[in-house]
Amino acid sequence: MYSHAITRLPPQTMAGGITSQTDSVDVQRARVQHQSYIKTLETLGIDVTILDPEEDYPDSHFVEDTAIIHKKTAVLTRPGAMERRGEVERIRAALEQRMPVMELDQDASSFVDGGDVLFMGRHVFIGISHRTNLPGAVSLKARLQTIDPELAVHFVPFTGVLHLKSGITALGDDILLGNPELKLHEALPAGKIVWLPAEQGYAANALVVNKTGLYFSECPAAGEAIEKAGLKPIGLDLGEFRKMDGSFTCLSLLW
Ligand code: CIR
Repeated sequence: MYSHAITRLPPQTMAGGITSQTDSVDVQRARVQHQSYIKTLETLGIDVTILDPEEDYPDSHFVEDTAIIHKKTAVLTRPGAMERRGEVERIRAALEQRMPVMELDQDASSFVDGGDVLFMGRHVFIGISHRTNLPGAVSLKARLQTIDPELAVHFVPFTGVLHLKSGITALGDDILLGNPELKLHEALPAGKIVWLPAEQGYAANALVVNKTGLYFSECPAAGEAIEKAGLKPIGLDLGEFRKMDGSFTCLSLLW
């Protein structure tokens, strides 16, 4: 069960973030959608910290990419996209006020995005992607196993989607929701993937919080899979964030 979250308001500059999409973003709409995401977390019993927008970092509301939190300890990342690296220093103080904070390593050539780090029970899958390289994954594994020696950490090379969690998220200790666009280079060593229909694949990024699964409301197959997994489905519209390749997990850091 989670009790706390950190979020950050989307900046006016958010349309200048990195994206593979072409539709233009409506910042006002994005803020309304962000507000309803926060309200939903609050109704699930989460104490949500809302950080001020960072206008010079257009992707900075995607706070998930800046840190990994496990057992109320944070590991700061080094994002794979150079233009996002500065976001980590902007969130450091908010984390340090709330929990112990570890650094990834001193090696500037290693990098990790939080969106590539997926927990499923005692398993942690670290996606090896354009945003997370093997040295970064090795470094993160060492820190996670310092925090929790029981964790089984697996490296998962993939292509086809931005982050590992754009392709799969966990609905339980043994079940995952999958986007058929994800191409895993090897089978996962644990967990069964329920693949969504291709046209709803984007909804594989669901956020499971306190026995509830938040998902894209326009993708009913995701809601059905969430319900089947024994969770309460809540559909939300995050369409403006989708235009920036974002989704549910990336908008919060939870513990
Ligand atoms: C980026 O390309 O970095 C952002 N526009 C989207 C990041 C989404 N983060 C995530 O899925 N963890």
